[in-house]
Amino acid sequence: MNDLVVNNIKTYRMKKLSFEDRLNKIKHDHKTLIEKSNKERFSTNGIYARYENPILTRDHIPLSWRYDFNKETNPFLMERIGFNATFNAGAIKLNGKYLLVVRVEGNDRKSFFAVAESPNGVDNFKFWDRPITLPQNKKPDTNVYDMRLTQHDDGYIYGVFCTERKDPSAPEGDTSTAVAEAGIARTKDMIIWERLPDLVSTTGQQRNVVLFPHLIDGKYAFYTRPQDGFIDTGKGGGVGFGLSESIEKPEVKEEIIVDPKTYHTIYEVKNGLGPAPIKTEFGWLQLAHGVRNTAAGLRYTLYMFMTDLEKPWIVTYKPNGHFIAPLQEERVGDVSNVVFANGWIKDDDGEVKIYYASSDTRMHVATSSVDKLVDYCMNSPQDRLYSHLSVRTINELIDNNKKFMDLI
Ligand code: M1P
Repeated sequence: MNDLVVNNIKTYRMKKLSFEDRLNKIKHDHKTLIEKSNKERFSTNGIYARYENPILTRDHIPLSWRYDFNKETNPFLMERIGFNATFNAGAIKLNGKYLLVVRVEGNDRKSFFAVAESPNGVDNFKFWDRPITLPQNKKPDTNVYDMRLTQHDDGYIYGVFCTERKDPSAPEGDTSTAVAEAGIARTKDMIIWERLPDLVSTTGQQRNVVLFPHLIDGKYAFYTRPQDGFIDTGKGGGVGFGLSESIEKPEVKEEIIVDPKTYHTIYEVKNGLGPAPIKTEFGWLQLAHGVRNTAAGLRYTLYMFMTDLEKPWIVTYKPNGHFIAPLQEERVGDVSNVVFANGWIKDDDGEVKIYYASSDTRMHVATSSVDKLVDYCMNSPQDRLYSHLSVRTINELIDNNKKFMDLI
């Protein structure tokens, strides 16, 4: 039998599936997916290891969010609510569990937050029973996404995220121009969230805002990303940093640029901080995304740098180029050629689980360690910004390797 005939038979059989048969198949496939174990892949670069399977996809969304299981009202057992993507998750370890606050996007293009929990941080991620109920301020959010979690010294877990609303000054007929601001909510248990006012800043639109875990000079400290437009950075851009007197009335009056966007780098068009930084004895480990333009559209990659322990707005080490770039199947999705990370977890043994999304579609994990990431940041060559200087850097390594040539 050729493939076409086999497919036709399969299709015919599917058509004949009863409500109960469909129910059993849907339940079985969902359970199999969620319980699938994940395996670390060999890491050629030795800096971090990818895993074989994505850790969260839209197929992981609980069945009770999707189907009406009442045979009377849904005799064909169709999905009543469709989901498009699960990506850009904040991360935290709480009571021994790995928790991701996932950006879930419905087919209606509305994003919201939902917690997914895993016992080991690399597989068996399961969504909690319901999405997060995020309280609204006077101006309701049209869309919310990309929450960064910070366990703050003040005892709260903060979630700072992007809240997007239609630009009130958009010309008539313009139904797409938006204003992005940093929304703030806090919790102690990840279930009940208290909404605080949005961050006030005078430097235009804000996305990719991250709360620093300690007070600095008695003030709440934020990494920011000032930019003029919703998509275009304009005169703004770069990872910024500013202080706020209070968290109940958050306002950053002045922002300094920590890490500017730079001509002919992987963060030429724009950049933005990822998760809250990880403290090490050598400084703060920072993960960010950089964006450059190509004939195929914007390309998002991840890069790393370190900042000073006491002055976390000062860059001390910065390896050249990208840290993680979209690879193979990661390159394709809703917004192709994108990797984005706003969550990582440091375990007690120093292992670091890096949660990244590919192409605004699905979540992955990569593992490394504090020691490896510090070594990577401190001992990798910096970007010397010119091709001939890149060649000089390569030649320096080749020269150093001369006495080790018998090894290879
Ligand atoms: O589509 C890629 C990313 O685009 C935005 O990132 P940035 O603010 O740096 O432009 C965000 O919308 C992000 O969610 C998205 O993954």
